[in-house]
Amino acid sequence: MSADQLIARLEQIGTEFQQAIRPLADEQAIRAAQAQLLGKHGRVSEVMKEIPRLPPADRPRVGAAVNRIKTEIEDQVARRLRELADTAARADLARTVDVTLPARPVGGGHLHLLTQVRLEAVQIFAELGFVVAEGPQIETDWHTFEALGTPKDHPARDMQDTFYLSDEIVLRSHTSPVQIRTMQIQAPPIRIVAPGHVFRRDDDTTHSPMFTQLEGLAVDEGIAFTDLKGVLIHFVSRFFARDLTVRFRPSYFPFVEPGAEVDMQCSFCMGASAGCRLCKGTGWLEIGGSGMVDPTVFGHVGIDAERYTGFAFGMGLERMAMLRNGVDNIKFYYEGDLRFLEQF
Ligand code: 2NL
Repeated sequence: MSADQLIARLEQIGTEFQQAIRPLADEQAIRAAQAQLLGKHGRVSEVMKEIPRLPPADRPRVGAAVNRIKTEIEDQVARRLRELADTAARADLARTVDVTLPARPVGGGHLHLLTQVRLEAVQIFAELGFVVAEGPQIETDWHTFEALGTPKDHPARDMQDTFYLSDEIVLRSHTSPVQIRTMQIQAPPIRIVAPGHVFRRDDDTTHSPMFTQLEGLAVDEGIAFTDLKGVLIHFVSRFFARDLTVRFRPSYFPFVEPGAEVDMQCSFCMGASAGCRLCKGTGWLEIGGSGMVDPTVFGHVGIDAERYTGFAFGMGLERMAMLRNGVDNIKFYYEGDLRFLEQF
């Protein structure tokens, strides 16, 4: 090929390149097109390989044309890239942000089911004149057991075998020590509820070594068992939002006399079906214990048992939520699994 033919081809390459990159809109594609000409096996390089075959006098002309076309290609690339950058910058400036748009909603949390149940229960008792009392979870053996009529050798201690930190210090197995402490510092009339964590050596689908109890205590002149019945009937019908009856089954607790287990009418079958799984066909669901405060308890806290009487009751809040909200494993409360928590 002659020098003139080679130069003509270079000119053609330059013109074609200009056409070729006009529609290209990203740097990568433009660089690829550039490499097809200037790369090791590119079209310009193919022309350069012809130069040694030309008569020596013609070589500088073709060499100069190669350099010119290389510069031209590079200029074209630079120009096209600048155009693209300008277009992008203009689009950026033209973009408008509507600062008046409302913010995207942030997913809101809510109280844990057990907290809801505790606050609801406290609210219901507050409507009857009870106030909340609190006390330590790490308790003395005396406040937890002795004052409640269970000395160290008493067989009833097995009912709520607990965690001993030493001979005299325990994790409370019920919130009764809160009531003992209240009676020690406050004269009747007393009307308190004591919600809080308690600890027992117990572990299955309905028992946990730590659970939440709510106990109530009323002490005044003339308090009778009927007052206890009235309070618990009111509580059950308010908490379950239905007119459910309550029954009292004679039972033993060391700190009350008489003592009774509290059952409520089965909220699932209403006591009608003999085959209900929730109440195991009995028509009743056990919700807690209760009774009239034993005079020996009053003796331990310096309340005159001749003048005053009182009732007390206790229930597990996990169990109340299990019955009302259909929770079938106590561990769900403590696992923090959102699939559970978000249902309530
Ligand atoms: C249950 C049983 C009960 C009490 C708690 C109590 C407290 C004092 C004096 C007398 Cl200071 N009694 N509390 C009485 C009877 C039963 O709870 O099953 N709890 C989950």
